[in-house]
Amino acid sequence: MKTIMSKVLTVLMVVMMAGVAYAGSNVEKPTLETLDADKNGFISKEEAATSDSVAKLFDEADANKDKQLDKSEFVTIASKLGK
Ligand SMILES: [Ca+2]
Ligand SMILES: [Ca+2]
Repeated sequence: MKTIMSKVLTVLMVVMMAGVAYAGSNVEKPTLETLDADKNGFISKEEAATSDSVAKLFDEADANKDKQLDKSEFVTIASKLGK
């Protein structure tokens, strides 16, 4: 009985966590602040990789080709995602 309960709880936990992860990626609205993991004010390619939509637009948005997105370059992405 006890083992069944703990198994059910484990399954519930996994389902809930998966649901949260799914919801998180679904209502994805990345901002420079949330993506900028090291808080240097720029989005590196590695930081952009945490968001599929940003990663896809990275090269296009990186106007000066320094492999970083500054605030004005990120606006390009934000406006495309905002549609
Ligand atoms: Ca950064
Ligand atoms: Ca750049």
